[in-house]
Amino acid sequence: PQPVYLSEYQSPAFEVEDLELDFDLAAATTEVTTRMAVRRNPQAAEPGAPLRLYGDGVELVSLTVDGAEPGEGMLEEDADGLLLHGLPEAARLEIVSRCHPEQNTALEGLYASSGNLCTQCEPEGFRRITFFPDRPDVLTTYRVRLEADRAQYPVLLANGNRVEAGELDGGRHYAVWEDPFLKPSYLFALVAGDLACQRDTFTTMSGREVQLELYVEAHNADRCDHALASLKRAMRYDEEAFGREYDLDVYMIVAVDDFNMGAMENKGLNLFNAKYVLASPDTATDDDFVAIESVIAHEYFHNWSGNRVTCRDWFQLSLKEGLTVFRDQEFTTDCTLYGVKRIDDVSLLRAHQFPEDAGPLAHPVRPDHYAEINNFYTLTVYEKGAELIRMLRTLIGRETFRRGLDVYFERFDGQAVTTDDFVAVMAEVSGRDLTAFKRWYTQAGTPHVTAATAQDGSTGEFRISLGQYTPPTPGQEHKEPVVIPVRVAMLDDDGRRIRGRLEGGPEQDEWVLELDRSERSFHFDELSATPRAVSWLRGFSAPVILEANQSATTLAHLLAHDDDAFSRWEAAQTLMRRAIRARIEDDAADSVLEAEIQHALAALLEDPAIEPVLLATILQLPPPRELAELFDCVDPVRLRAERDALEARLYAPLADRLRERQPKLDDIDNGAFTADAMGQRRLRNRLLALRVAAGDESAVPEVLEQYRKARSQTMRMGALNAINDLNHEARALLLADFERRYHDDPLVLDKYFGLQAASQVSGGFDRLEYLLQHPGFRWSNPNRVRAVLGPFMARNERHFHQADGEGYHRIAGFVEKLDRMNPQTAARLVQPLTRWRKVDPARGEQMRAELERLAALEISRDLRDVIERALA
Ligand code: B3K
Ligand code: ZN
Repeated sequence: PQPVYLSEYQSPAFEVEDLELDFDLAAATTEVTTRMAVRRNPQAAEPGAPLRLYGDGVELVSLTVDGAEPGEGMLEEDADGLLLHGLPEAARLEIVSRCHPEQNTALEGLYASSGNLCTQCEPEGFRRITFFPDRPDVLTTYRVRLEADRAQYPVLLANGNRVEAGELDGGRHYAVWEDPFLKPSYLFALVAGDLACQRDTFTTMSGREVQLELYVEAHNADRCDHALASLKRAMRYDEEAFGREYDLDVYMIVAVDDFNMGAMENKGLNLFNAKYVLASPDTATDDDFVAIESVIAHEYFHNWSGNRVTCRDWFQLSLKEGLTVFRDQEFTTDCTLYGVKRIDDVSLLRAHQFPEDAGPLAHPVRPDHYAEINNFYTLTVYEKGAELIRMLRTLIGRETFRRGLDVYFERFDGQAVTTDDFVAVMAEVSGRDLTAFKRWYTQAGTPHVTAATAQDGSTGEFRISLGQYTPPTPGQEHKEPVVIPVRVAMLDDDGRRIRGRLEGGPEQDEWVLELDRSERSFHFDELSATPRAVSWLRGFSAPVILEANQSATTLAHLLAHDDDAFSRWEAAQTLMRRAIRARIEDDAADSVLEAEIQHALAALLEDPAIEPVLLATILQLPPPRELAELFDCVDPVRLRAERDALEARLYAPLADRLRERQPKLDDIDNGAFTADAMGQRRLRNRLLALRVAAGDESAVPEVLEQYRKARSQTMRMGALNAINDLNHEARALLLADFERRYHDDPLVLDKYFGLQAASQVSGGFDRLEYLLQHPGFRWSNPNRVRAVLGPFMARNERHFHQADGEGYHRIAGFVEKLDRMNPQTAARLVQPLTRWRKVDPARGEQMRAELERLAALEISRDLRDVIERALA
């Protein structure tokens, strides 16, 4: 595919002054009349340039310019849509076109889902609905008229406010919607369907009442409370924490069954994957509740960071996504999960973004070229992008950062801007030169930071030396140093923070060291005690890989005492990583190290002061996916086996303590959505799972009992997860019960699919086949496909990485099949195969061969882009 380059950006030749869309809606064929006033853009580079109207698979019925057919040679049709040559300074266009929602299995543009019609336009789906300058820097106001059969589509929704509605002949009806805010076409949305509406209201900080409307299929009406409550919390939080108020009179959310991603922030009319809306304690786990709250908040926060201020072009995607992820992370931290949220986010980053940044698909947070923009909705743009925002805040301070955000929203309201514009505002309000910081946006790859300390006994001076290095990534051989904020503290023998001065500065007990070149030393004096341990990178102050070479005793000291939850967890993670590394590299267990770890974990289990949720999180070994990054390449089946074996060795002798520390089921299974209750449940489920993993047979009957007595999905899934890799009849029994119980509840059945697909218990391919033939499975639904194949690839090492290549071959076959229906989902599904250089050469060769085989077929641009980069 031909790439698009950032360096070739040109502002649009025409502005659209206003837009009217008339939809004659029907599932088979929808006719759209598009009326717009266009005017030459005074900023355009070429004075007489043609007007580009993108169109993708749309049938053109008619087109007029100022009421007349275009003259000879004026209208050109090409692969990207239409070009209108020789337009005057200003003109009115009317275009009639058709599209076919029911045949649209790509779920981009206008499509049908469970009998309803809906849209997904970001990034380039609007051009599948009608011909338009479908680019984010063309903003206009929309007036949308929807007409449809009343019985089939009683609800007709679009962005903004409903200004008119009424009955028509022949059982039809219509509604007219106006959105007063300027918006790009990617934020357009419509819904036509038979949906129940759950209502609520929210009074904004200036006293305006906003109608909240949540549309779902009637049978899901009892699973809406959590989403509505989450929305209200998010609206309040955005006012309190960021000073942002909602701007329309109504805020609508529609749950859709078939959806490519999580949700979409269309102005005033969010469309959601049903998975991120519907929840009741019986059907959704605590993690689901947290995820729903965070996605609801994320889409709501986009109303300012994305909609009011949008992106100039798609290279700037992180302008809205990085910032909005940062905002939703803050929300979840402050309102729901507190200390452990940061750890969860770091785990996600390490298990998914670091591998992306170290593999063939690595790209900068602001890419400089792409062949298919849909493939750039990545962990790098989203999660690493959020880390960049957080580092900016760390560097310029919370208050200055908050002031910067106010300036940013105020100055660019109603405009389409760039990440440079964002950083420029932060530089302006802080008075700092952030030029070097911007390398974070343009350089791919995860920096490695080396850290060392030296103590001068005679002068009492303490020195920290930091160094950085970023490995090459595709197309970027050489890297410049970036600006890395390293937050540190020092602990004394009792685990208390030491006070001191950094380079003659004020007395403090925590510092942010700015590593802004390849190497740098920092001198401390007047320390109140001799440092026993340095607490590095507190709160994970930068998305880097830290190499600090701390001894096991030092790490144990941090694990026991550090008051920074991240650093405490990190101490345990570092110890466990080291133990795995010893097994894989030296082919022997480092028994001294393991004894030290066990000792430290035992002490932790006795610590009455530690938060249950933190304890649960610390006890968990790093996931295989993250451990794989420790090696140039590794046999994934062996890595998983070594990890599980280490887990068993560490915890078998602690089985009694694990049991004693378990909260009682009756005390905690209360459906309360509070940090404390969720933490207790996380702890119980983790301890139960560790006991099973450690071979404690007394845990199995407890698993059975927990499943039977459970009143919530959290505890039911806790039981199932604990036993899922155990070849025991109890597993078969519980899973069969679960399948019976939820066979007609797709979102819960997905959990069953995931358990079966991920299980290491033998016979994985037969189970996989069984799931794909299951009456609840559909290839056309991305949730179902992801529920089965995601866990199979991510957690079922034994089968996905089976030595004869059977797992790779099957997945490649599924990718091929799916690509014909839904290229976006296929291009995601194939990604585990792109990591062929990170597994042992024999497996790597098989993975590569499957990619080569796919590349030789006629495949979508989405899939080809991923495969070509993976093979390059
Ligand atoms: N902005 C959308 C993502 C659209 C993805 C299109 N492939 C959801 C979000 O980030 O909030
Ligand atoms: Zn987003």
